[in-house]
Amino acid sequence: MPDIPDFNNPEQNTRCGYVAIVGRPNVGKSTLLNHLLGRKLSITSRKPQTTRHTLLGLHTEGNAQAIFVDTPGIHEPSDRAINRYMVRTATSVLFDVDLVIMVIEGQRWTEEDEVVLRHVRSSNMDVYCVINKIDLMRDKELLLPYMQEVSAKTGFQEIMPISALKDDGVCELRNMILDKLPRGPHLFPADQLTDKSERFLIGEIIREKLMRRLGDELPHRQTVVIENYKLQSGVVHISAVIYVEREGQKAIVIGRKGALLKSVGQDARIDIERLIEQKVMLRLWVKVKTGWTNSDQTLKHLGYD
Ligand SMILES: Nc1nc2c(ncn2[C@@H]2O[C@H](COP(=O)(O)OP(=O)(O)OP(=O)(O)O)[C@@H](O)[C@H]2O)c(=O)[nH]1
Ligand SMILES: [Mg+2]
Repeated sequence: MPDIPDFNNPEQNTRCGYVAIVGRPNVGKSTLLNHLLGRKLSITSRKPQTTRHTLLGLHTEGNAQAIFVDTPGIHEPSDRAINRYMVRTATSVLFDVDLVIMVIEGQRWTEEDEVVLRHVRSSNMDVYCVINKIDLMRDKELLLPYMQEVSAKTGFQEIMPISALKDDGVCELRNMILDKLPRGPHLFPADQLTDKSERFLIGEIIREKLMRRLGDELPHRQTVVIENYKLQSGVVHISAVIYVEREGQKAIVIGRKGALLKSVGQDARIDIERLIEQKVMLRLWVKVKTGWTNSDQTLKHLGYD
């Protein structure tokens, strides 16, 4: 792009840029992405480390196109291969975008926020800091001192308090981002919503329903692979395999008389039908793949590449 924009060139009247949404696990990054887009795209749960892959969410409005990048929560590197994959995935995004949104929580600056801050600083990108979940702050008078504390800690010029879940401040944030995008041609068609395939999104929906139904220890030990997807007599038949690490985990995922798996299937089918706007027949299988979370090679086979 030339240094001096040529405003007679229609391509130069458009704006387009990549906007990374980063932060420690569970601060509400995926919830924010969904509310910035005005539709559910990324999966969310009350358990940390829900998002495992980056996902683009595209928002085209007038002459501006924001390419939001949802990322896995950044945390201290652990010895488990899947955690290393997630942190690597999230931090590598920082060097490939035009703007970074660092999400933190109201009144709770943690060690993990420090870790994120270190990565964000090393990228030298423009950063907007978003303080999320302000609806949970009982004493709103504490917000201003907290913003001052964050500003002193981070040196960030732009700090915005919002509640992604309640859609409070999201519209203002979106407008600020759209105004800040660099000039350039749009990179995606205006009606495209994401870079991900339907298969990927369906696998994620199933994983979300599992995470929401499972207890606290198991969510990180399961992954979903779509094995079959075919249209037959107006119904989309989908078979998916849920991989776990041990026989005991398999029994938990199936539940008493298959009850847990059945409710996961029912919850997932409703969301999948909404996504693909077709009737769906969903079959779920549970298989054991020992140690899949700690093998780089198996992770690759399962789509963590
Ligand atoms: N009260 C409240 N809860 C929120 C808000 N934003 C997100 N949450 C909740 O916080 C939890 C985590 O949200 P996610 O969007 O999955 O968080 P995340 O940062 O994407 O998490 P990871 O993908 O695990 O890193 C969910 O239970 C959300 O409903 C908010 O503004 N207010
Ligand atoms: Mg997430």
